[in-house]
Amino acid sequence: MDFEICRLLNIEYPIFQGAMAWVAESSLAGAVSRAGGLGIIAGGNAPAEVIRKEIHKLRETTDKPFAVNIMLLSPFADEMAQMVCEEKVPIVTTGAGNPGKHMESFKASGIKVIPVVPSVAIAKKMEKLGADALVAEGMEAGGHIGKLTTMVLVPQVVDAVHIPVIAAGGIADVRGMAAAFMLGAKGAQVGTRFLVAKECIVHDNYKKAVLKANDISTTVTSQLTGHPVRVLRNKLSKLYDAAEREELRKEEPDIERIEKLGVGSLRKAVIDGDAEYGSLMSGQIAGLVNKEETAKEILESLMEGFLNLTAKERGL
Ligand code: TUI
Repeated sequence: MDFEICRLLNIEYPIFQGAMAWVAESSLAGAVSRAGGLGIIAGGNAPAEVIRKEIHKLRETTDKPFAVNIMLLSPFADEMAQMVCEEKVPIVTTGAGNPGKHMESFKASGIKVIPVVPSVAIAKKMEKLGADALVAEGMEAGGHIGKLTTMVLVPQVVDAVHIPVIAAGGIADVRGMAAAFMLGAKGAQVGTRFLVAKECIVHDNYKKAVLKANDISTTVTSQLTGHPVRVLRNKLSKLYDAAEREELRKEEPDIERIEKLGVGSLRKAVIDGDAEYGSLMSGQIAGLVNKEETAKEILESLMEGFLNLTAKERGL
């Protein structure tokens, strides 16, 4: 099958691996890219030099295209933007903000830019700035989220822009992927299912928590900070709940107190495997993610199922 996004990015399958901070490094992104999807190294809050090394490690294993995600709330976002230009990374995705000020240098370095957007207004802004495609991410996703669901966001973004849209949030199997295409998306981004991939370096305790999760296992923390984050419920999320409820009752809520709860908590989950007090970012689709597979198995089962499921529409 001839997929528009595959032609644009020179990949085989219209499937992106979600950029999960601390989690999506060269091992996972390399495995996804080698298997024909778009592997994405997540910049997260890391210094640019740490990510430069990950790029070099990935490039030792494959010549296939990959992307780096720049998390724009990071204190290192500017140096990350400069570094990806120096490295001539083929594709950059951005999250948690407006990449406008870096657009010119990305373009001058021949980088394809794919911002993640949570609304139609931001989608239009990104298209005007010269984005090559968009990821429209619904609030079913794990991590930092917007307000709209994938079901309502994707078709509205698709109708509002003229560039390809990739759907994200709540997609872990072939039904989700087919649904994304029915909404007008030209590709699907999958995060939570890749979190439990064999090549994913996340701590086993984190993987086990995702594998064990059901449909109602996630909650949204940090609403008060203006940067809501979807995580699996645990002792840390309960601390957030209590603290946020307490601060909301005050005339002047202490936002810093809430922000402090999150400092270092993702590292605690991903590296130390602290499933109680670490931040277990995960999408709502975790209940559907029940086995650990290789990135290749995940991609091939998605693709094979997708082609079977859509054969009728394609006149086969
Ligand atoms: O960025 C994500 N997901 C993330 S980032 C992250 S690391 C983090 N940890 C704690 C607090 C905050 C971040 C974990 N998960 N997804 C993409 C995404 N982008 N979601 C929402 C947005 C977004 C929000 C506002 C994109 C653009 C935007 O623009 C505002 C503007 O300036 O126009």
